[in-house]
Amino acid sequence: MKILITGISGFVGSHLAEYFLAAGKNEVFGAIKWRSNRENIIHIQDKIKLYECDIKDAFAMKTVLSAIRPDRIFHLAAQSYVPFSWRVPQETLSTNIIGEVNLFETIRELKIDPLIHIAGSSEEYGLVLPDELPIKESNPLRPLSPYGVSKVAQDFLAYQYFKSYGLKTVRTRAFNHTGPRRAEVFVTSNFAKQIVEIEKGKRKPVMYVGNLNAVRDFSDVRDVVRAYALALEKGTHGEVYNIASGKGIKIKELLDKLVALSNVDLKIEQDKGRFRPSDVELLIGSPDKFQKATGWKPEILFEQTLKDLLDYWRERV
Ligand code: A2R
Repeated sequence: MKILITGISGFVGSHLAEYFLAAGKNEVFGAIKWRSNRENIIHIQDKIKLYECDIKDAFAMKTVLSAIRPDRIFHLAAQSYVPFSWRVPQETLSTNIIGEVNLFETIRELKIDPLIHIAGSSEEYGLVLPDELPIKESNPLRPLSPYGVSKVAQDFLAYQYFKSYGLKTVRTRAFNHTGPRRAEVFVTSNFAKQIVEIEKGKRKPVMYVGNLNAVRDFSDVRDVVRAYALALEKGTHGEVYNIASGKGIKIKELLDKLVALSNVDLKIEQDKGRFRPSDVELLIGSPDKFQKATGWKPEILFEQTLKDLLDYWRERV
Protein backbone atom coordinates (compact mmCIF):
# COMPACT_ATOMS: atom_id res chain seq x y z
CA MET A 1 0.00 0.00 0.00
CA LYS A 2 1.03 3.55 -0.60
CA ILE A 3 0.75 5.39 2.70
CA LEU A 4 0.97 9.18 2.82
CA ILE A 5 1.58 10.84 6.17
CA THR A 6 1.28 14.62 6.33
CA GLY A 7 3.26 16.03 9.26
CA ILE A 8 5.57 13.00 9.09
CA SER A 9 8.42 14.84 10.82
CA GLY A 10 6.26 15.52 13.87
CA PHE A 11 5.97 13.48 17.04
CA VAL A 12 3.11 11.19 15.96
CA GLY A 13 4.04 11.15 12.26
CA SER A 14 7.49 9.73 12.96
CA HIS A 15 6.06 6.91 15.10
CA LEU A 16 3.36 6.17 12.52
CA ALA A 17 5.98 5.93 9.77
CA GLU A 18 7.98 3.49 11.92
CA TYR A 19 4.82 1.45 12.50
CA PHE A 20 4.13 1.05 8.76
CA LEU A 21 7.77 0.36 7.91
CA ALA A 22 7.87 -2.38 10.56
CA ALA A 23 4.62 -3.87 9.22
CA GLY A 24 6.36 -4.32 5.82
CA LYS A 25 4.82 -4.37 2.33
CA ASN A 26 4.14 -0.63 2.50
CA GLU A 27 5.58 2.32 0.68
CA VAL A 28 5.69 5.21 3.13
CA PHE A 29 5.53 8.77 1.80
CA GLY A 30 5.71 11.93 3.84
CA ALA A 31 4.70 15.52 3.25
CA ILE A 32 6.98 17.97 5.00
CA LYS A 33 7.55 21.74 5.08
CA TRP A 34 10.94 22.57 3.63
CA ARG A 35 12.01 24.29 6.84
CA SER A 36 10.84 21.50 9.17
CA ASN A 37 13.28 19.94 11.59
CA ARG A 38 13.96 16.37 10.38
CA GLU A 39 15.50 15.03 13.58
CA ASN A 40 12.54 12.73 14.35
CA ILE A 41 12.83 10.91 11.01
CA ILE A 42 16.56 11.02 10.39
CA HIS A 43 16.90 7.32 11.31
CA ILE A 44 14.31 6.24 8.70
CA GLN A 45 15.13 8.83 6.07
CA ASP A 46 16.35 6.31 3.50
CA LYS A 47 13.25 4.14 3.88
CA ILE A 48 10.62 6.83 3.25
CA LYS A 49 10.00 9.22 0.38
CA LEU A 50 9.60 12.85 1.31
CA TYR A 51 7.78 15.57 -0.61
CA GLU A 52 7.96 19.22 0.28
CA CYS A 53 4.49 20.59 0.88
CA ASP A 54 3.08 23.34 3.02
CA ILE A 55 -0.51 22.18 3.46
CA LYS A 56 -1.73 25.76 3.13
CA ASP A 57 -0.44 25.74 -0.44
CA ALA A 58 -3.11 24.10 -2.63
CA PHE A 59 -0.75 23.89 -5.61
CA ALA A 60 1.90 22.03 -3.61
CA MET A 61 -0.79 19.68 -2.31
CA LYS A 62 -1.86 18.86 -5.86
CA THR A 63 1.71 18.20 -6.96
CA VAL A 64 2.28 15.78 -4.08
CA LEU A 65 -1.02 13.91 -4.31
CA SER A 66 -0.86 13.53 -8.08
CA ALA A 67 2.69 12.15 -7.84
CA ILE A 68 1.85 9.63 -5.11
CA ARG A 69 -1.84 8.77 -5.61
CA PRO A 70 -1.90 7.22 -2.12
CA ASP A 71 -4.15 4.38 -0.90
CA ARG A 72 -4.14 5.70 2.67
CA ILE A 73 -3.68 9.25 3.93
CA PHE A 74 -2.98 10.06 7.56
CA HIS A 75 -3.47 13.79 7.89
CA LEU A 76 -1.39 14.78 10.90
CA ALA A 77 0.11 18.10 9.78
CA ALA A 78 -1.16 20.84 12.05
CA GLN A 79 -0.31 23.62 14.45
CA SER A 80 -0.62 21.18 17.32
CA TYR A 81 0.27 23.13 20.44
CA VAL A 82 -2.68 24.46 22.48
CA PRO A 83 -0.94 27.36 24.32
CA PHE A 84 0.56 28.59 21.04
CA SER A 85 -2.95 28.76 19.59
CA TRP A 86 -3.83 31.69 21.90
CA ARG A 87 -0.76 33.57 20.70
CA VAL A 88 -1.34 32.84 17.01
CA PRO A 89 -5.03 31.99 16.51
CA GLN A 90 -5.02 33.03 12.85
CA GLU A 91 -2.08 30.77 12.02
CA THR A 92 -3.63 27.88 13.96
CA LEU A 93 -6.99 28.19 12.24
CA SER A 94 -5.60 28.66 8.76
CA THR A 95 -3.10 25.78 8.95
CA ASN A 96 -5.49 23.32 10.53
CA ILE A 97 -8.68 24.19 8.69
CA ILE A 98 -7.55 25.47 5.28
CA GLY A 99 -4.84 22.80 5.16
CA GLU A 100 -7.49 20.11 5.43
CA VAL A 101 -9.78 21.78 2.89
CA ASN A 102 -6.83 21.85 0.47
CA LEU A 103 -6.32 18.13 1.05
CA PHE A 104 -9.99 17.27 0.48
CA GLU A 105 -10.44 19.53 -2.55
CA THR A 106 -7.32 18.09 -4.17
CA ILE A 107 -8.57 14.54 -3.61
CA ARG A 108 -11.85 15.49 -5.29
CA GLU A 109 -10.12 17.22 -8.18
CA LEU A 110 -7.79 14.28 -8.85
CA LYS A 111 -10.67 11.81 -8.47
CA ILE A 112 -8.59 9.54 -6.26
CA ASP A 113 -10.25 7.39 -3.62
CA PRO A 114 -7.93 6.96 -0.62
CA LEU A 115 -8.98 6.13 2.93
CA ILE A 116 -8.32 9.30 4.94
CA HIS A 117 -7.60 9.54 8.64
CA ILE A 118 -8.26 12.90 10.30
CA ALA A 119 -6.49 13.39 13.63
CA GLY A 120 -8.78 15.21 16.00
CA SER A 121 -8.23 15.79 19.68
CA SER A 122 -9.84 15.55 23.11
CA GLU A 123 -9.43 19.36 23.17
CA GLU A 124 -12.56 19.41 20.99
CA TYR A 125 -14.61 18.46 24.06
CA GLY A 126 -13.21 21.39 26.02
CA LEU A 127 -15.48 22.12 28.95
CA VAL A 128 -16.67 18.82 30.35
CA LEU A 129 -19.08 18.46 33.26
CA PRO A 130 -18.27 15.92 36.00
CA ASP A 131 -21.35 13.82 35.20
CA GLU A 132 -20.23 13.51 31.56
CA LEU A 133 -17.18 11.37 32.39
CA PRO A 134 -15.85 9.24 30.79
CA ILE A 135 -16.47 11.31 27.69
CA LYS A 136 -18.26 9.59 24.82
CA GLU A 137 -18.15 10.70 21.19
CA SER A 138 -21.73 11.98 21.56
CA ASN A 139 -20.73 14.53 24.22
CA PRO A 140 -21.30 18.21 23.32
CA LEU A 141 -18.18 19.88 21.93
CA ARG A 142 -17.35 23.03 23.95
CA PRO A 143 -13.78 23.84 22.92
CA LEU A 144 -11.86 26.26 25.15
CA SER A 145 -8.96 27.21 22.89
CA PRO A 146 -8.45 28.31 19.28
CA TYR A 147 -6.71 24.96 18.79
CA GLY A 148 -9.82 23.13 20.05
CA VAL A 149 -12.00 25.16 17.69
CA SER A 150 -9.70 24.37 14.75
CA LYS A 151 -9.92 20.65 15.54
CA VAL A 152 -13.74 20.80 15.75
CA ALA A 153 -13.72 22.38 12.30
CA GLN A 154 -11.39 19.68 10.95
CA ASP A 155 -13.60 17.02 12.48
CA PHE A 156 -16.83 18.40 11.00
CA LEU A 157 -15.26 19.07 7.60
CA ALA A 158 -14.27 15.40 7.45
CA TYR A 159 -17.86 14.47 8.25
CA GLN A 160 -19.24 16.93 5.71
CA TYR A 161 -16.92 15.77 2.89
CA PHE A 162 -17.93 12.18 3.61
CA LYS A 163 -21.63 13.06 3.46
CA SER A 164 -21.44 15.49 0.54
CA TYR A 165 -18.88 13.78 -1.70
CA GLY A 166 -18.31 10.28 -0.29
CA LEU A 167 -14.71 10.89 0.76
CA LYS A 168 -13.71 7.90 2.88
CA THR A 169 -12.81 9.75 6.04
CA VAL A 170 -12.44 8.29 9.53
CA ARG A 171 -12.06 10.73 12.39
CA THR A 172 -10.33 10.11 15.70
CA ARG A 173 -10.27 12.24 18.85
CA ALA A 174 -7.09 11.28 20.64
CA PHE A 175 -6.73 12.04 24.31
CA ASN A 176 -3.27 12.90 25.67
CA HIS A 177 -0.45 10.83 24.30
CA THR A 178 3.23 10.93 24.99
CA GLY A 179 6.48 9.04 24.61
CA PRO A 180 9.93 9.48 23.08
CA ARG A 181 10.21 12.53 20.75
CA ARG A 182 7.37 14.43 22.40
CA ALA A 183 8.29 18.12 22.00
CA GLU A 184 9.41 19.76 25.23
CA VAL A 185 6.55 22.27 25.17
CA PHE A 186 4.21 19.42 26.17
CA VAL A 187 3.88 18.73 29.89
CA THR A 188 5.28 15.18 30.13
CA SER A 189 8.29 15.98 28.00
CA ASN A 190 8.86 19.31 29.71
CA PHE A 191 8.95 17.65 33.13
CA ALA A 192 11.16 14.79 31.89
CA LYS A 193 13.65 17.19 30.34
CA GLN A 194 13.84 19.33 33.48
CA ILE A 195 14.47 16.21 35.60
CA VAL A 196 17.23 15.02 33.27
CA GLU A 197 18.83 18.49 33.31
CA ILE A 198 18.85 18.32 37.11
CA GLU A 199 20.28 14.75 36.99
CA LYS A 200 23.12 16.03 34.81
CA GLY A 201 23.75 19.11 36.97
CA LYS A 202 22.69 21.47 34.17
CA ARG A 203 20.11 23.28 36.26
CA LYS A 204 19.45 23.98 39.94
CA PRO A 205 17.30 21.26 41.59
CA VAL A 206 14.11 23.28 41.14
CA MET A 207 11.34 22.22 38.76
CA TYR A 208 8.90 24.73 37.32
CA VAL A 209 5.37 23.50 36.78
CA GLY A 210 1.93 24.80 35.76
CA ASN A 211 -1.49 23.49 36.78
CA LEU A 212 -0.88 20.25 38.67
CA ASN A 213 -4.56 19.65 39.43
CA ALA A 214 -5.70 18.94 35.89
CA VAL A 215 -6.65 15.32 35.25
CA ARG A 216 -5.76 13.81 31.88
CA ASP A 217 -6.10 10.49 30.10
CA PHE A 218 -2.69 9.40 28.79
CA SER A 219 -1.73 6.74 26.27
CA ASP A 220 1.61 5.83 24.74
CA VAL A 221 2.15 7.30 21.28
CA ARG A 222 3.05 3.82 19.98
CA ASP A 223 -0.38 2.54 21.04
CA VAL A 224 -1.98 5.61 19.46
CA VAL A 225 -0.39 5.12 16.04
CA ARG A 226 -1.52 1.50 16.08
CA ALA A 227 -5.00 2.84 16.77
CA TYR A 228 -4.79 5.24 13.81
CA ALA A 229 -3.80 2.43 11.47
CA LEU A 230 -6.68 0.29 12.77
CA ALA A 231 -9.11 3.19 12.43
CA LEU A 232 -8.68 3.07 8.65
CA GLU A 233 -8.71 -0.72 8.39
CA LYS A 234 -11.67 -1.44 10.66
CA GLY A 235 -13.41 1.88 11.33
CA THR A 236 -16.57 2.95 9.53
CA HIS A 237 -16.23 5.75 6.99
CA GLY A 238 -17.66 9.04 8.24
CA GLU A 239 -17.48 7.91 11.87
CA VAL A 240 -15.62 9.43 14.80
CA TYR A 241 -13.80 7.50 17.53
CA ASN A 242 -12.14 8.42 20.81
CA ILE A 243 -8.63 7.06 21.29
CA ALA A 244 -8.20 6.94 25.04
CA SER A 245 -7.09 4.71 27.89
CA GLY A 246 -10.29 5.36 29.84
CA LYS A 247 -8.24 6.20 32.95
CA GLY A 248 -7.42 9.61 34.38
CA ILE A 249 -4.21 10.69 36.07
CA LYS A 250 -3.60 13.96 37.90
CA ILE A 251 -0.65 15.91 36.50
CA LYS A 252 0.78 15.98 40.04
CA GLU A 253 0.72 12.16 40.13
CA LEU A 254 2.43 12.03 36.75
CA LEU A 255 5.12 14.37 38.04
CA ASP A 256 5.61 12.16 41.14
CA LYS A 257 5.97 9.07 38.93
CA LEU A 258 8.63 10.78 36.79
CA VAL A 259 10.54 12.02 39.84
CA ALA A 260 10.40 8.50 41.34
CA LEU A 261 11.99 7.11 38.16
CA SER A 262 14.93 9.43 38.69
CA ASN A 263 17.48 9.63 41.49
CA VAL A 264 17.36 13.37 42.18
CA ASP A 265 16.11 15.45 45.09
CA LEU A 266 14.30 18.49 43.84
CA LYS A 267 11.97 21.31 44.80
CA ILE A 268 8.79 22.06 42.87
CA GLU A 269 7.73 25.63 42.12
CA GLN A 270 4.60 26.82 40.37
CA ASP A 271 5.10 29.20 37.47
CA LYS A 272 2.01 31.29 36.69
CA GLY A 273 3.27 31.74 33.12
CA ARG A 274 2.56 28.06 32.54
CA PHE A 275 -1.17 28.37 33.24
CA ARG A 276 -3.65 28.61 30.33
CA PRO A 277 -6.28 31.38 29.93
CA SER A 278 -8.95 28.69 30.21
CA ASP A 279 -8.01 25.18 31.14
CA VAL A 280 -9.93 21.98 30.95
CA GLU A 281 -9.77 20.40 34.44
CA LEU A 282 -10.96 16.89 33.71
CA LEU A 283 -10.49 14.95 30.49
CA ILE A 284 -11.07 11.21 30.58
CA GLY A 285 -12.25 9.50 27.44
CA SER A 286 -14.35 6.45 26.84
CA PRO A 287 -12.58 4.17 24.34
CA ASP A 288 -15.57 1.77 24.20
CA LYS A 289 -16.81 2.66 20.72
CA PHE A 290 -13.34 2.30 19.18
CA GLN A 291 -12.57 -0.89 21.09
CA LYS A 292 -15.82 -2.45 19.90
CA ALA A 293 -15.12 -1.47 16.29
CA THR A 294 -11.49 -2.55 16.15
CA GLY A 295 -10.51 -4.62 19.20
CA TRP A 296 -7.79 -2.04 20.04
CA LYS A 297 -6.46 -1.89 23.58
CA PRO A 298 -3.49 0.03 24.96
CA GLU A 299 -0.55 -2.35 25.46
CA ILE A 300 2.22 -0.19 26.89
CA LEU A 301 2.19 0.53 30.63
CA PHE A 302 2.37 4.23 31.51
CA GLU A 303 5.46 3.64 33.69
CA GLN A 304 7.23 2.24 30.62
CA THR A 305 6.21 5.29 28.58
CA LEU A 306 7.62 7.64 31.22
CA LYS A 307 10.83 5.61 31.51
CA ASP A 308 11.32 5.71 27.72
CA LEU A 309 10.65 9.45 27.73
CA LEU A 310 13.29 10.04 30.43
CA ASP A 311 15.76 7.87 28.48
CA TYR A 312 15.00 9.88 25.34
CA TRP A 313 16.02 13.06 27.16
CA ARG A 314 19.03 11.37 28.82
CA GLU A 315 20.40 10.74 25.32
CA ARG A 316 19.85 14.36 24.33
CA VAL A 317 20.62 16.64 27.27
O1 A2R B 1 5.94 22.90 12.28
P1 A2R B 1 6.89 21.82 11.84
O2 A2R B 1 7.92 22.28 10.89
O3 A2R B 1 7.44 21.03 13.00
O4 A2R B 1 5.98 20.74 10.99
C1 A2R B 1 4.83 20.22 11.58
C2 A2R B 1 3.78 19.94 10.52
N1 A2R B 1 3.16 21.17 10.02
C3 A2R B 1 2.96 21.40 8.71
N2 A2R B 1 3.21 20.64 7.62
C4 A2R B 1 2.89 21.16 6.43
N3 A2R B 1 2.36 22.39 6.27
C5 A2R B 1 2.08 23.18 7.32
N4 A2R B 1 1.54 24.39 7.15
C6 A2R B 1 2.38 22.69 8.62
N5 A2R B 1 2.29 23.19 9.88
C7 A2R B 1 2.76 22.26 10.73
O5 A2R B 1 2.83 19.11 11.20
C8 A2R B 1 5.00 18.82 12.17
O6 A2R B 1 5.83 18.04 11.37
C9 A2R B 1 3.56 18.25 12.11
C10 A2R B 1 2.86 18.27 13.44
O7 A2R B 1 3.63 17.55 14.34
P2 A2R B 1 3.60 17.85 15.89
O8 A2R B 1 3.54 19.32 16.12
O9 A2R B 1 4.72 17.09 16.53
O10 A2R B 1 2.19 17.27 16.34
P3 A2R B 1 1.81 15.78 16.75
O11 A2R B 1 1.78 15.68 18.21
O12 A2R B 1 2.62 14.82 15.98
O13 A2R B 1 0.30 15.74 16.29
C11 A2R B 1 -0.14 15.10 15.10
C12 A2R B 1 -1.62 15.39 14.89
C13 A2R B 1 -1.94 16.89 14.82
O14 A2R B 1 -2.96 17.06 13.86
C14 A2R B 1 -2.47 17.22 16.19
O15 A2R B 1 -3.31 18.34 16.18
C15 A2R B 1 -3.22 15.93 16.50
O16 A2R B 1 -2.38 14.90 15.99
O17 A2R B 1 -3.39 15.74 17.87
